[in-house]
Amino acid sequence: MARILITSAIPYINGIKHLGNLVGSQLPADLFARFNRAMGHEVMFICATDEHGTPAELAAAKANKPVEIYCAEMHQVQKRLADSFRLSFDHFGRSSSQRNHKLTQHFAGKLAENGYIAEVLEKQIFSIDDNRFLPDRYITGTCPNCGYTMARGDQCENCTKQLDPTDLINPRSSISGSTNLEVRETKHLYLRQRSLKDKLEAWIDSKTDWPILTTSIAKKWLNDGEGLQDRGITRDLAWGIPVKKGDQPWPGMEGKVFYVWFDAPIEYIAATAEWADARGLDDAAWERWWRTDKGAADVTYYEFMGKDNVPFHTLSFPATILGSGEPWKLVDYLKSFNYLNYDGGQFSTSQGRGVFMDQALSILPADYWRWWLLSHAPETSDSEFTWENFQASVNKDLADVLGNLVSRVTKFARSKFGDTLPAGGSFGPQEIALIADLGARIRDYEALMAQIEIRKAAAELRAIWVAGNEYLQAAAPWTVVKTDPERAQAIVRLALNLIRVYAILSAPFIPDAAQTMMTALKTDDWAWPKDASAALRALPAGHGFSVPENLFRKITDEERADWQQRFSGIRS
Ligand code: B3M
Ligand code: ZN
Repeated sequence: MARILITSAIPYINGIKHLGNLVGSQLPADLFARFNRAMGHEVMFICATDEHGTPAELAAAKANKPVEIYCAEMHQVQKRLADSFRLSFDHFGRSSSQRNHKLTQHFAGKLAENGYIAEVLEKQIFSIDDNRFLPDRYITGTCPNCGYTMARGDQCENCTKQLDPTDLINPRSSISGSTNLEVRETKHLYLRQRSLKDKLEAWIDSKTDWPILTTSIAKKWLNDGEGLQDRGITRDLAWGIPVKKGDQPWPGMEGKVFYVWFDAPIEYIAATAEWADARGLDDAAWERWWRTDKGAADVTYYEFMGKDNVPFHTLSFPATILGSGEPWKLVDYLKSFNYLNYDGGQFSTSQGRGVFMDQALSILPADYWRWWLLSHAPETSDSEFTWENFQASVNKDLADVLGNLVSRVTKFARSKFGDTLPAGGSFGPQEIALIADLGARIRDYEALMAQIEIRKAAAELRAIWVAGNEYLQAAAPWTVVKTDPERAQAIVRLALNLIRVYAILSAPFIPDAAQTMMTALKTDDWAWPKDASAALRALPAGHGFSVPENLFRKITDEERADWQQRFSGIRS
């Protein structure tokens, strides 16, 4: 039994996530967590909401709510949706927790102690009418590059150029619209990542098994242009974690907070502490996952995220950990994803384009989405959601192949042999061949799941379902029963066992359908089918079963057209 620590990138608090966000981190992390639990490993699966920074403050202002209240409410909304998608986090934390305050201040203190923090005087735009600095998105103006008049202080949405607030022409406050602005000096802390460059490079070079997407992004940031830059880790904002050196005040930094990207990854650790707190456990309970001097040396740590988050996890966060000089766990394997596009364009939160988590569940249950998203995960390149493709996958893979097998077998068995597994006959060459085929395929599936090759694993799972269908087609119990009822009983006995094996193998992808299958077979034996021959004999003759409700329904052409139309516009 191994110990597996899994974190998903923590979603920003400002609004409900779309399906592209979901498939880029939380959903594949859940697949991997479920698989490892099924293999008997000890798993800690952590996620949280990312609650600081200008997006949170601005969204709260737009909703006309105090930011603390807004975050508390949106955390509950995101938690409910995560539960509905069956994301099996051990803990869904909050980056605004006291645990994260303490831990973030602790790391900053250690970094300062070890000489990795520089205090820098920089020029920022100050709004006299708002009586505050205007970092990042708090300022709007005309883009010096393309002339777009609504460009933000951090980036122009029109031409995508990265900007500094001081670059904007005719700048104005995003809060009040005021143009009564001036440039003032303000002191900020910088993380001296450059002086950790060699250590970071050696560490990344040692990760020879990482996906190319991950290492190519890490190396680009490490060596591009002027190379790794020191990075400001504080902001002149009211909402966030107050700047402190451990539990001591930081002279000259009063009223400032840490930058959201400094505290967000630290929340992975803090959320594990929150997990322990919620269960009344002591610090040793979470430290054994994170401190290599306190039991975490044998933990394997996996991170899941979209490609835009990779630089922060391969450079900045490891710099924080290495620079602390303390034995915290570094990531062992970083799985990153490309983007999922939506029907000929991009998913967009700011523009409300695409299908969002709450909308998806309002039209179909979680398993339908989980299957499509995971079997089309944007691993080696960007992928695209289209309603045609979604309809085809659901109708073929889920309804025709898996759902149909389950209903056909259970209905036939009940009509011919009653409510228990029949006893007659024994397995012949066709059954032996199926067992051998499945045995090999299950080994292959396990290996792909362990390597987090999600699309390939989904394809193998589909092939496993198809193999069962082909066997039934060839064995044809509905014909055989007329001439050789004993043989038909042996086929049916195997086929009912097959449903249980399918439930166990499929559960990481489609947990609700898997549970329905197990309930129909009146069993709670979720033991992973290490030995296909034994697994296909696990339910003995005389064991009861029932016919489940239809596992999956088909999507009609009318529905598809209706949804396509309904989700073509912009969400209000
Ligand atoms: N909240 C960005 C995102 O949701 C950011 C991830 C933080 S991971 C520590 O994509
Ligand atoms: Zn522009």
